[in-house]
Amino acid sequence: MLYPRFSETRTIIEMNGMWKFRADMSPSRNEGFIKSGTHSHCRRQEMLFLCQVFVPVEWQQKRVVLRFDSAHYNTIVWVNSQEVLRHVGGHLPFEVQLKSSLNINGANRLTVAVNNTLTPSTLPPGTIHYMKDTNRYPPGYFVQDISFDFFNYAGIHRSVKLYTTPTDYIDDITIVTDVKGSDGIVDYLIAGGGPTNGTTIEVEVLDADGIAVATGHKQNEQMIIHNVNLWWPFGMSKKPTAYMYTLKVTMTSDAGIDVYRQPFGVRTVKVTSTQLLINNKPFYCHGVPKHEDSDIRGKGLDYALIAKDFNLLKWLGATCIRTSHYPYAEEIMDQCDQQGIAVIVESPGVGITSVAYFGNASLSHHLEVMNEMVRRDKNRPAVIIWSVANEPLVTVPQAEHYFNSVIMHTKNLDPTRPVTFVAAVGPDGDYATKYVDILCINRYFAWYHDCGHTEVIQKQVEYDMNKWREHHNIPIIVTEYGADTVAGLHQSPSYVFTEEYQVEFLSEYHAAFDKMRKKFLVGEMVWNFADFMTKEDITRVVGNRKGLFTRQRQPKMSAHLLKKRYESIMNET
Ligand code: GCB
Repeated sequence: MLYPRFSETRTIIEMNGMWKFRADMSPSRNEGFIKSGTHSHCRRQEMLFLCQVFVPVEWQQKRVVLRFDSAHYNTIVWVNSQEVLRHVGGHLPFEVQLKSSLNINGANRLTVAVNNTLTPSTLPPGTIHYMKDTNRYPPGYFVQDISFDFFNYAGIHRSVKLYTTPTDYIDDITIVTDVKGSDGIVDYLIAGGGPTNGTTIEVEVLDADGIAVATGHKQNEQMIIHNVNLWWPFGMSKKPTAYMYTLKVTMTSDAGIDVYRQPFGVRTVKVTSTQLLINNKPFYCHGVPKHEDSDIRGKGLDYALIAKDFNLLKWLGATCIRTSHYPYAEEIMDQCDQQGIAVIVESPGVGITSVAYFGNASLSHHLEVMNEMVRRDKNRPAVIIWSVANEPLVTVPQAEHYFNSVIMHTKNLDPTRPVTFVAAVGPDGDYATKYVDILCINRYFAWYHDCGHTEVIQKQVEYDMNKWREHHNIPIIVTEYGADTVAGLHQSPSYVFTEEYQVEFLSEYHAAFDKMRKKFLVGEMVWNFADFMTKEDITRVVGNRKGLFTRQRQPKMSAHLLKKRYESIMNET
């Protein structure tokens, strides 16, 4: 599935705007509103979205596709009362070709039902517990158990598009790059769709000025770009970083011509026992995990927010992000490609913390989600690592088969990038970490353990990492460490939740990291870029406050500390 792009043969209608909206309140579905109505809507309640669209008469001759960039979580779509599509899972695109359901000569009514109920086989998983004691609970009261803290926003989170292609069309493009001396090696594979009678393919690699620098004529070929401009993460090269090429594909058949332009970059990623290499140079991944979250908009796509966040990432001197804990919007990924922000792309495999979530249905859904995720992001130079899960249960034997299967499946889909999951415990009694290519660990010394005692941090970080290294001879990235901090709260001597405590806490971690940076530590990512909304909990003060920035993107004292640190690390290279 290709991202919808305009070309001389393709058109797009973006159906963004104010849709009609209501919660389905039919009598058989009248449970589920907890707390403040639609705010916490879940369970057996469909959110219904409606809109009307007209398409040009010329579309009669075209293949017309309806695409959702994402909707959370279970989605059913009707066009003019005809069901055309069902999809399970948030965060990733899904689409359907519209045939008889589409009215070319008048209005089309699109109805979308979205339900965010999580079950043991969804990703993330969740379980519903009903409180049936009517002496103590109102009728229908239930609790949704989830093992992650970010808010489970329902709804259509990203754009909905109608787009056209010719009836014979370019269906998929896979690009794999390598570097030999000053040559860039580009292997491509093009899949066509439709009857494809008498198809010919022309391929051109265009440089950033639109000049053709290599050509191909087959569906599957290797091309060479002489004197290639490599894709480098921000700060790793004095030359322009993040150089992007375009693969222009023209497919001609009896039915006509289709043209698609796929952006890509030329770079390699490798892992040794102590290093993460990009273009054979050691890369130190200093950055932040994020969330798709902001005031008012919640999780919804917001271009102004994307621009603001990338300005702040550059201000910080961050070289990478992790898409904790689900794949982010394609528009965010585009900025990573274009601005040289390396990405650990994480699947929505967060909260797999019970053996009940290791069943066959869970595993097969997880494999399907990996298919969708790799298919979407495989051509992006910014993507350097796939993470299949965050902090899963790994100390039970069932974890071995489950994670071996998901990791091997992902490696088969993409043999060119390292695959991992993010570990919370271990390495003792751990059945799954032996399958990862690079170790990613989340650590909260002096927060969830020894709270307030920053003096334990250096000792515990060093002890922990050395122990990991005894078990696994692969490099380590600390993918989370952080302390909740209410902006504007100050105290001397420092106290948890104050800005002073966050700075003191992070500085102790940095002192420990500096001892291991030149050895086997290849990244540090402070949790989190910004404060974000969570489920309600006594450990959360209107959301998770471990951000360097507030939810409104204003810096805390810690943001200045990190800016200084990241800039000085960058100046070393
Ligand atoms: C973690 C989780 C992250 C939480 C964070 C916290 O380990 O990966 O999703 O938000 O801890 O602040 O508790």
